[in-house]
Amino acid sequence: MDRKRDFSKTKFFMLVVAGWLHLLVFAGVLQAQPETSQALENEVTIPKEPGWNDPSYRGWEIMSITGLISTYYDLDLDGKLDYMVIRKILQKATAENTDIDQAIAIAKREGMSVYFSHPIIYFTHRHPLFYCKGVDYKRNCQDMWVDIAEDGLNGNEELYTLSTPKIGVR
Ligand SMILES: [Ca+2]
Ligand SMILES: [Ca+2]
Repeated sequence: MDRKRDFSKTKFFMLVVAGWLHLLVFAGVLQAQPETSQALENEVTIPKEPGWNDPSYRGWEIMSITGLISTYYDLDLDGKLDYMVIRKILQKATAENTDIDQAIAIAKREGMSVYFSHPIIYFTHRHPLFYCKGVDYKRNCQDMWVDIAEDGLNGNEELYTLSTPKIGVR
């Protein structure tokens, strides 16, 4: 249990660090979010990912244990995170050997998203594996969808309703 608590502390710390990095380092996500939005067929609509240049963008972080990258948003701009998407890391490059233009070119060619940090550049699947709506600062999700096909929001996402106990937020 202690381990679990430490883990969430670590994750929170990472989130804070990610926020700083976002301010200090140029961090960008290339993403194509076209596709059809048949997501309305789902009972709860999955928000379309706004992208890194949207005012709701709140940075990203590596989920080191699982090889995933999560990207955070505050969709209603109330100062609290409420949306997160998670992508699988496919490959990495060092910023020393690959500059931003090269990385973007690689990502476009291979159909990937790219996340810049120093000294590592991460390439992920273009589309998320998980969509999490109602994320709190401890990263619990009210509604989480998994998109096994990782093909963007097109209606084949499966909803998981996590009855995660609400921790004393507020
Ligand atoms: Ca919010
Ligand atoms: Ca999909």
